[in-house]
Amino acid sequence: MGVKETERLRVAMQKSGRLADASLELLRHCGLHVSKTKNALYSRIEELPIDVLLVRDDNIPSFVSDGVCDLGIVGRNVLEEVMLRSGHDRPSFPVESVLPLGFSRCRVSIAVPESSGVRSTIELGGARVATSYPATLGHFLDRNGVSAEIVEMTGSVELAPRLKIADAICDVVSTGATLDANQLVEIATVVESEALLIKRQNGLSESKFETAERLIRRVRGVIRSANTKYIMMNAPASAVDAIASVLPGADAPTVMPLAGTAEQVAIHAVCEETVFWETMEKLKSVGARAILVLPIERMMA
Ligand code: PRT
Ligand code: ZN
Repeated sequence: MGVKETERLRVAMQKSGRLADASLELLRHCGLHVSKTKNALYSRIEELPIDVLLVRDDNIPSFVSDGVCDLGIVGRNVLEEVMLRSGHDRPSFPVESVLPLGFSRCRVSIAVPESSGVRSTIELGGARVATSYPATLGHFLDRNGVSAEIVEMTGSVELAPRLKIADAICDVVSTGATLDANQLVEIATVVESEALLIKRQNGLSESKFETAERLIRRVRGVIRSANTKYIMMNAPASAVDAIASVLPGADAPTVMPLAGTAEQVAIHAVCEETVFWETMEKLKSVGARAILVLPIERMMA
């Protein structure tokens, strides 16, 4: 059954770049397939009444706040910058962050040339700081009572100190390799970022609201199951308490008898946190054997 054009939910996502593939992948895990055609701004999803708008990430927050789109996937760094630039204080910008998505993690940091000897924000008083995040940086400097000159740049910010355009930079850092290559050191983190699912706060019709809720529920399930593992092991019955106390983010585990022995049991649990090698080593040290960690395909609370 067709849904009226105006009742199709519109989701803004990055067309190409560091958010693009993971955003499409997230929709795929939600059972939604975007028919992607080269250069198409619009893509239709067949499984639910949803259209995807593929745009530059910088435009996503305003598309959602202006009602051009209803939901969006964008980095927290970009959302904060657009919010602060638009002059709204946070509560009145009509966009809410529904949930963090766990990909495109990075931080907006202030960095200075290693040789400058500067190691704290307070020492930036009177300095020139180059950035593509002028509003975010201005807000941070104000909060720290530092008065510095903000030099706005759109790209290659890391070159500014060498070009004598600035004394420091404020830019996105992921691994830190770019800073290292330019002999820059981080002195402060301004924003910790990852991709967010954002939503317009009001003005959704009833049917769009329902579609949004369905999508959000699926996204929540995908994020939860990505972080959740099913863990199984055998152990002496006497070790059950010690094992339960080591299992990360698990409710009471299921304990089952093993055939032919009263002393040994099988223990199964759902862990809502990463199971690290360290955790497995700890389980082994308190008596667990044959430990298996399995991914969970889907979850719904
Ligand atoms: O064309 P469009 O405007 O849509 O894309 P864009 O070029 O503005 O953004 P894009 O695709 O580069 O990044 C999109 C989002 O990914 C950013 O807004 C961040 O939320 C997130 N992200 C995650 C990153 C990085 N990691 C990252 N490493 N964004 C940028 N970088 C750059 C950074 O600016 C620096 O030049 O990578 C370099 C640093 O990386 P490291 O690993 O050397 O520290
Ligand atoms: Zn951008």
